[in-house]
Amino acid sequence: MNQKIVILTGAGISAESGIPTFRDSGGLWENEPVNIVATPEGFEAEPKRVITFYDNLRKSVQKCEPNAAHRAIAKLEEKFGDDFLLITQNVDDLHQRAGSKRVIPMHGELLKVRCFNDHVIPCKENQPEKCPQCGAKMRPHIVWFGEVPLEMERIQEALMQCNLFAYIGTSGVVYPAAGFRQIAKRAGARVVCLNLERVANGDEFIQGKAGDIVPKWVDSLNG
Ligand code: BV8
Repeated sequence: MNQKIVILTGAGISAESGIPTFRDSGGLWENEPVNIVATPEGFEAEPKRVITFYDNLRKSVQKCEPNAAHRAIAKLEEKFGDDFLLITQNVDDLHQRAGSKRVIPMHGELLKVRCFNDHVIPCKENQPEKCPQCGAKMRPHIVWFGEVPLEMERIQEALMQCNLFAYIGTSGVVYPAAGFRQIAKRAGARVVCLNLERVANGDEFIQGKAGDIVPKWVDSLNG
């Protein structure tokens, strides 16, 4: 039976590119409370503070480059094509800049903004005041806590059909992403964790920095 591979990534895969993770010390949310910058209620209460947080993050990630782990995952997609799917919790565009095409940014994208009529537009600098298409109010194109992640049906289908599921650089704290390993396991897939620290029991575990362990792991699959 041919390999059908699904990979889930989190902030740990972008750490070596210079993008701070969320929950490690010095993480993104150390100075900005999650309940303000990652919830719709926070945006409602302090829109300017939230917009400034994402405007600054948007500009800083463009100074970062994809690392060997991002590039290795793009290489895996080249080999497996339609039998490969990357799901990322990250909102940076490093996977896309490394060449990944079959990627679902389930928590949104920093380099896009969205109006309240759901027009999604590319954005590299500060978020515009009004939607250029309809004049409506704008917000970051980010999935906050309490909001529904993107493309969940396509994700669910891929998890049910895969025979190899790997989760890379994620603390496994945020749902529904944290539950994907169980869905894949119940569907009979082999489940592998590649991370700096073990985050769940019962799965194969490859420990180390993503930039070191992911290229080696991909080579072992390509071998
Ligand atoms: C939803 C956007 C309904 C902003 C983010 C009580 C119990 C269980 C669940 C809940 C609950 N109460 C509420 C919930 C649901 C809630 C949730 O899970 N809360 C948790 C915190 C308890 N989830 C939601 O609200 C989600 N929506 O549930 O809707 C629904 C569900 C299904 C279907 C229909 C409807 C929405 C969640 C999205 C929230 N938005 N971000 C932004 O990104 O700026 S979440 C945020 O956390 C990021 O997206 C991030 O990707 C995500 C997960 O964090 P990680 O990526 O894992 O990063 P972290 O820092 O935690 O870990 C990094 C890891 O890397 C560490 O393990 C570290 O050791 C490792 N590492 C570090 N360096 C390296 C490394 N590994 C390798 N190499 C290195 N160099």
